[in-house]
Amino acid sequence: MSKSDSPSIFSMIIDRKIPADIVFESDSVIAFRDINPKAPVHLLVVPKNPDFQNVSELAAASPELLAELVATAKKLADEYTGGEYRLIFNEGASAGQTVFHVHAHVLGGGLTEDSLGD
Ligand code: DGP
Repeated sequence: MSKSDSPSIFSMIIDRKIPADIVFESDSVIAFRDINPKAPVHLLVVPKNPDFQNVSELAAASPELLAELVATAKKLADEYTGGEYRLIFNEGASAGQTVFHVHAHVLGGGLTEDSLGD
């Protein structure tokens, strides 16, 4: 169970309670297309464990799982964006975080030099 009272939207995707365009899944990580893409390729890479709200918590508690997240992002970027991509973790509402279940945004496929995700 996550730290909040109800499961995150991403836990509902992991549990197949709501649909998503899933592009990768392992025992510990899932990746799917962002519902509101900010680039031609916009994937979210999410640990299935809902205990970590943001990347700092994940890094402190489980650096191995963070490394797996980054490796998954790279693997998917190789597959979907030719291997060049932007990796973003938003941390905190004022930084644009809306889902408090840690996730990496993988953006690619036609980014402009000065676009930073939004
Ligand atoms: P952030 O703002 O960093 O917390 O990113 C949350 C992202 O999650 C945002 O880009 C939109 C995406 N998102 C929110 N709800 C859903 C959903 O139900 N399905 C999918 N595929 N993406 C979602």
